[in-house]
Amino acid sequence: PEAPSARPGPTASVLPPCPDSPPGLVGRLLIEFTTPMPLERVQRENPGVLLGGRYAPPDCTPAQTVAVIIPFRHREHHLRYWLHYLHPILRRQRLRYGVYVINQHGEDTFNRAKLLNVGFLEALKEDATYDCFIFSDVDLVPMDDRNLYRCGDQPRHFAIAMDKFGFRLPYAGYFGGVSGLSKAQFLRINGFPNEYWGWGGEDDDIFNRISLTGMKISRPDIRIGRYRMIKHDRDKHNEPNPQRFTKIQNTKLTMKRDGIGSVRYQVLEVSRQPLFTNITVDIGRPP
Ligand code: UD2
Ligand code: MN
Repeated sequence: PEAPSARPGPTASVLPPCPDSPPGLVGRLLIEFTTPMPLERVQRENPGVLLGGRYAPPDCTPAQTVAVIIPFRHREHHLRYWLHYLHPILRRQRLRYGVYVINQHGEDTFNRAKLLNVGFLEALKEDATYDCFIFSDVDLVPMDDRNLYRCGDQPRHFAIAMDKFGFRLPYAGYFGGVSGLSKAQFLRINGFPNEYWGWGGEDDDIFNRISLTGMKISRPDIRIGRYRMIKHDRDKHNEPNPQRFTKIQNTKLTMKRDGIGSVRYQVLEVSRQPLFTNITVDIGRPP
């Protein structure tokens, strides 16, 4: 006979599915980055978030489990604003989620897309039930909680109307900032490229991968997909990549060999913080 602990707990089985449009959303939000944001305050204001930045709604069972992946290095004060604004939003959206900060070790050239590949694999090692992956810059905060951080039948682009672009899409094929793919969609494009070192191009390569595999980008309404980006200078060791223009011409050739199937890295530390899981990783350096 089955041990009692092997059966699903009574609470898990009685919770109804979460509604398609969550009640209790507030719509347009006031977002500002002027008052300092101590981590202690963010922790105090988010008591429902579990160690490692995990959360599940107490009153319903979500259809998906969402891993939020943030590429990161030396942006602690951006991260505090991100956590302050996003945890309450994701909670109101009735998501079951976890937040993973993928911290590039060392001072070699930054590689955003490779860090996102690492985040996909490492989140799945933490919890094999993740089936939706939201990839977010650390400095982007949505201005409307109706912009639901979940996956659909096509890859989703969330950050379509940013303050720095005058609240418009800068070009039709723009896929930067915040995007979301289901596990199946991510695997179908062989994940993201590992070979874009420095600033730029990797988001266009991802857009190409999606188009080349016959998928279409889905986007929210322009009035809802609004974002504020925390103002910042270009970081050290993330200079514009001069190869980016030629590389994005070749996605069709490179995507088969360069992607989630070929990513090599070494995890140096996994640390479960109160509001996020930090994964420090050595991803190497440009050849
Ligand atoms: C744009 C895109 C971004 C990406 C990038 C080109 C927007 C809003 N975003 O961002 O998605 O395509 O161009 O690579 O258009 N980061 C660190 N530490 C560093 C460097 C980068 O944490 O030293 C992370 C951080 O999450 C940051 C992200 O990488 O938000 C993108 O870098 P950025 O903010 O410097 O680039 P930006 O704003 O031009
Ligand atoms: Mn930025």
